[in-house]
Amino acid sequence: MKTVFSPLHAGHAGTMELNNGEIMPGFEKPSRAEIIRARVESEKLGPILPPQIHDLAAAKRVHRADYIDFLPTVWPAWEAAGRSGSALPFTWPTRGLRGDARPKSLDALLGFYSFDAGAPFVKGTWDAIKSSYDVALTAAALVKAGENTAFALCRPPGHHAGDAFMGGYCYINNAAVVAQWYLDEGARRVSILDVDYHHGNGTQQIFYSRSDVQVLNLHGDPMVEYPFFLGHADERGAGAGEGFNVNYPMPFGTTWEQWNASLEDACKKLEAYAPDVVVVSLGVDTFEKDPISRFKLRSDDYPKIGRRIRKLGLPTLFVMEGGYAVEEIGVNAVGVLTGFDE
Ligand code: Q9C
Ligand code: ZN
Repeated sequence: MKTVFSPLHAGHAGTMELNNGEIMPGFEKPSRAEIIRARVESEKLGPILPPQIHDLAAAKRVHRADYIDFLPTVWPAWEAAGRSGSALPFTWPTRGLRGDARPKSLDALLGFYSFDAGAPFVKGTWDAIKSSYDVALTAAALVKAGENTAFALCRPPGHHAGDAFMGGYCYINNAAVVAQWYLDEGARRVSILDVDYHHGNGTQQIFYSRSDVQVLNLHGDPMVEYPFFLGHADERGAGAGEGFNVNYPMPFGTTWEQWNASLEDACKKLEAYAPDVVVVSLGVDTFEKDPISRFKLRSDDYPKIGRRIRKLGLPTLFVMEGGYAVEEIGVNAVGVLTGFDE
């Protein structure tokens, strides 16, 4: 399998996040992508290609144009205000406030375009976001051109980003972008299978009223786990999208056996939908040693995920999402891919 990777992700570094009452270094850090890239090489998964540069038209097919146009302006405006550190919001237009009136100041705009303080900007952040988007589209094109699979080694991740909001380390929803791109290129139906530990709230929100993208999500129960405010089992899609969104919330401590039962059900629903292409939002933060997650998958479970997805017999694009046990992230992420490739 071919991998697409850009070194520009590395400029998105030195970020800060609020965790358990402390400001600490961000868990979503450059070594994640570097360790996965090194494992792709040492496992001889296949060639590693640079991305082709794309304009932002494909991003604006799933995100609001004003949101996409805002992203590259954040750091320059932050710097012009004489600030350093990480550009982060501190106020949001929640229930009872005006979410429709676009404000003018940077602090207000950061809150207007986010759902949490989990998507920091530093100097290299926009270039990293853009490179991650280019990586996703370049890998998507490989599968469209006839490869049965490809790996988009995206960083930063994307599945928490919605039509006009960032959050949870995510800015542009790479999986949503490529799903829409496949439709625009002639696919009739696309399935997104999101196996990241966290619910892909952005992906769900983007496609919730649509029947041309099936969204299947396996994740920690939002009653007790981030992102908390979406991802329940009764969210099945709306209007024309009714039945095309499927959530599998699972409790803390979930092991392979229980997780695999959800995967099996999701694969059955996917097979029934019969998409032209499958986009896998590949997070490996389901791992037992993940520092911010509470599932109990083991390293030898990841190849089994890849094998099951291969059994679908469909063109499949893997898009990297989360995973924060940096030491094992290469083994686990590439484990899924070698399982698929066997
Ligand atoms: N710092 C992905 O896996 N954690 N995003 C909140 C407070 C947010 C995870 C805990 C986790 C976001 C792509
Ligand atoms: Zn995650």
